[in-house]
This record gives sequence, structure tokens and C-alpha cells, in this order.
Amino acid sequence: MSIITGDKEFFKGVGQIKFEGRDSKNPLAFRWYEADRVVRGKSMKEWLRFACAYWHSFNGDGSDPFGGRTHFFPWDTNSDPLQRAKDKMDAAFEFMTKVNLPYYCFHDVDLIDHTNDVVENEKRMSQITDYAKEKQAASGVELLWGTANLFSHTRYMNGAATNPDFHVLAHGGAQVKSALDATIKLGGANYVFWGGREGYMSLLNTNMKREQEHLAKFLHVAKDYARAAGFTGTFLIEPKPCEPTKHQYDYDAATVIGFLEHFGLQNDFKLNLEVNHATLAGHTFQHEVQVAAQAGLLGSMDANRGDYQNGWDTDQFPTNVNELVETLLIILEAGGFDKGGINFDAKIRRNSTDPADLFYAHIGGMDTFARALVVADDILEHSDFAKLRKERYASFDKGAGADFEAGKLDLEALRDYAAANGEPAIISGQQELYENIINQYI
Ligand code: XUL
Ligand code: CO
Repeated sequence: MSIITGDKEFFKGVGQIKFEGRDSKNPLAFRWYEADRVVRGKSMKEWLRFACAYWHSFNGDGSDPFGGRTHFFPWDTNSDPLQRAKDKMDAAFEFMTKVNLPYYCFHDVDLIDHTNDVVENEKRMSQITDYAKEKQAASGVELLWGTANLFSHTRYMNGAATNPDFHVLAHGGAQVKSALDATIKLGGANYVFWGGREGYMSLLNTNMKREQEHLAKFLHVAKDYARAAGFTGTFLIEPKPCEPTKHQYDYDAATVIGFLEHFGLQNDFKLNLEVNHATLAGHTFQHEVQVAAQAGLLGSMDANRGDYQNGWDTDQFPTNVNELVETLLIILEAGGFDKGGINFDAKIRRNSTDPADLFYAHIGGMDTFARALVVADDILEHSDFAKLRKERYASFDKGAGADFEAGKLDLEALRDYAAANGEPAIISGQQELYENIINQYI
């Protein structure tokens, strides 16, 4: 990003982003997101709990596998790692304050450069989190979640908690301990585990059972440490089917729920669902949200979108109102997030190089969610949507259907009912009607 700055204001020329309403033509204003507007008894701010992803917005430099950086940050120039980290943090808090983002999320290595020395890394984390604490207090911005990056360093090329070499696993433990300490110190509401390399490239050299048992043990010791240190937040697992590994153990919501229950982690862990990860797994995001919600494990979400024409994690900012309305319907019916929120795990494009682009991206994402929230509420309040869906199952609300749900009918009783009642009527699923209701309220 080519921002020239002589003093501490990094995003010169962009002031406080305000709500101006639907008719505004100002590209640096909200049309839908009005933090204090009450929807279904809670403010938009409370429903949506927006967060900024430190890594994409303040570290992501536009590079891709085919070319180097295109974003040049003025906060990334000082030769002293601590001063450089503080400059970046100044830029981050200036941005989050201007765009009215109430939360942020980080990996340990996003905050400050790490070395190969565990003790030095702990010292650096302690210094930068002292500074973060001051910035949080001054701005009111809070920490939605922290995490440790256990996938970028060379040592993690065969995984961290699932690495066949115990020595590497121990280094992962050191990093998680330090990231947990940071999260607790900063009052983080959640702590995330995304197992980027916790999977395999080839089954031929992999003992899958042993690796998965190690992963579960690792999560248990991390949880036990954090709980003993006073952490009352939620631990979150972020499913993704692949990339960077060929196959990731935390494939999708259903797989992770099975894993948590199998290893006795379901009371402390929930899910952090990401849109582009769902689509990589061959699901809609709505599917993943529904699977987590009905298991009582909907924790938080990473907001972004993929590209319909390719098969990797493009992490674009969300813009599709229709898909988000369907998602918000499930979230509203589940009562919303508890400690979780909506983290924009999304990056501006390689060729989006103006300082304002980061603002347009977040304003667009926040407005799309706010609009989807209003529409989903409208649908639940004013349309026949919920009633129609309930009526589809009316045959289970009384008589033999209700007896079946109550566990009172055996297989022979089903046979007798079928024999006595002849062929069922043909009943429409009315999919097009439901689809039209969504569009009618947008
Ligand atoms: C990678 C991804 C991560 C996690 C945190 O696809 O989503 O950024 O959100 O490690
Ligand atoms: Co993510």
C-alpha cells in the first residue's frame, strides 16, 4: 500500500467512517451498518461482533505464488522489530477505530516477528502485548481471539501437533503457551486452533491414528493450561478440508464435531466456521453453520468468500447478500454468537493498492452483513417462511408420527401403519416458493 506519512497518522485522508443511510453516495460511509440500531432485541454491534484479521490487513503484502509484494506499508519500515511491531499496531488501531471495528484477531507472529529462540519469542510477545493492552484501553477495541501460527515456519512442514517428530510438537506447545498467555492477558474472548498442516500429504508415510491421538492430547494440555491460568473463553477449532495439506484432519464441521466428541473436548471447544473453507469442502456455508448450530457448537465465523470458478482459498471480502441472508436466518434462529463474532478473514486483492481499498473492503463486508441481518429478521418476523417449514413436519406433531418421535413405535408398527394407510399423498417441497421469499425481502 503506497501510503506516504510523516507522522503517526497512517491512513491520512480517511476520517471516521459514519452511517449515512441507503441513499448515500459516499463510498466511505455505511449504508446499512448502524452499530446501535436494535434488531430482535439486540444492537447490530452485539449481533455481529465484527473483527479485523491482523494478518490479512496489516501483514498481507499482496504477494502470490507468481510474484512478490505489491503492498508497501509505511508501518513496516523500522529496522528494530519491536518498534516495527508498535508502528504496525498504531496503524491497526487507527484503522479499526476509523472503520468502527469493535474486535481484532491475531496470530502470534502477526503481532511481532519471531525468532528460533523460545525465550526471546516470549520476551517479544510480552513487550508487544504490553503495548496492545494500552492500545485496547485507549480505543475500546477488544480481542475476539488469538492463535498461534503453527504452519508457516519450516519446522512445521510435517505438521505441528501431528508432526511425527516429538521435538517439533514441543515447539508447537511452546508457541501455543505463549499465544494463550497473550490472549489471556489481553482479555481475549476465544482462542482458535486452525490446523493448517495437521493432516497429511501422503498416507503412505502417515500413521493417521497416532497423529490424531497426538492432536487430541495436544488440545487437552493446551485447554488444561489455559483453564488453570484463568481463561474462561471458548476454544475454537476452524475446519478446513485441505490447503496447505492434501487432507486436513479438521475437514469440515461434521468431522470436527465427531473428533471433539470422540476425544472428550466438546464441553470446552466450539467451531470457528469459515465461508471459503466450507465451499472447499463441497458444502455451502449455510450447511456448515446449520451442522454446528444444531450440535450447540456454533462458536464464531471467519467471513470471506471464495470464487465459484476456481478451487482454492481466495479469501475475498463478502459481498453476496443472498447467501448471507440464508446464513443469518440460521444464526438468528440459533440465538446468535455467544462469545464469538464475525472476523473478516479476507484480503484485498493484489492489485488493490490504495489506502482506501482496505476501507472499501471492510465497509462493504460490514454493510453486507448488516443488510442480511435486517432482511433475515424481516423474513422471520413478517413472512410465512418459518411457518411453512414447520408445517412440512406437521405429521410428526400428532398421532403415530409423534409416537415415532417419542420412541414408542417399533419397526413392525411402522409396517402396520403403512399397510393400513395406503400410499402417501404427493406433497410439494415448494423450494421455489422459499427462494422467492428470500428475494422478496432483500
Ligand atoms: C487459513 C485461515 C487462517 C485461520 C487462523 O485458511 O483461515 O487464517 O483463520 O489461523
Ligand atoms: Co480463517
